[in-house]
Amino acid sequence: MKALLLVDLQLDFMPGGALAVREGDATVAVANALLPRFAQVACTQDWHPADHGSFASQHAGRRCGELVDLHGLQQVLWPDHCIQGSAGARFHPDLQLPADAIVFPKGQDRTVDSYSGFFDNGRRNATGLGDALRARGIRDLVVLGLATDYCVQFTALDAAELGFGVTLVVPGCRAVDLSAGDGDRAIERMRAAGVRIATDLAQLP
Ligand code: VGL
Ligand code: ZN
Repeated sequence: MKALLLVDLQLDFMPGGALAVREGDATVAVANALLPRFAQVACTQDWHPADHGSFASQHAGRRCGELVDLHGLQQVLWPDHCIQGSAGARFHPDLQLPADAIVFPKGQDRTVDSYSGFFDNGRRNATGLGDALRARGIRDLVVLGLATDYCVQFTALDAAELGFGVTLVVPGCRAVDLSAGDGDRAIERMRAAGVRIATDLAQLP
């Protein structure tokens, strides 16, 4: 059994949002094109408290894009984004999610960020996504979303490590690219970890 895993297709990561990813909204049409092919759909949702430690606003004198030590882990500082219950935390309104899609929030603990949909960055807590997928008999995941170099990368790497067969839908992803090439390097890291890289929708299982 396969599932479509949609990573953080939220307004704050789209043009006009708090942490806008270039062409981030182009991912929605790709998701909508694939959704009818999948009986099982899972979504991750970045879901931060207003005082989350990944926000530059919580670190006096620090700016977005800088690195800090956050309780022992290296952390990129971000603008305030995906605050629980805010408009920016909502999925894009054009996304045609089935009513039975399962949604896994992440990033609720202010002391640690959570790029992966499976575990926080310190790997201290699981979101429950892995168990939920297994309980539904899912062995293969088709992954797309935002952003290639952060949440998509860490979600796909964890999925592969957990033993799922993983296919990345490149046209359904966009990168933050804080440094030029970050997105492309993330794709190569995923490929090296055994993730199948689909550059065309015709290559999907
Ligand atoms: C993400 C930075 C901060 C992502 C989430 O969804 O890739 N990036 N929070
Ligand atoms: Zn976040």
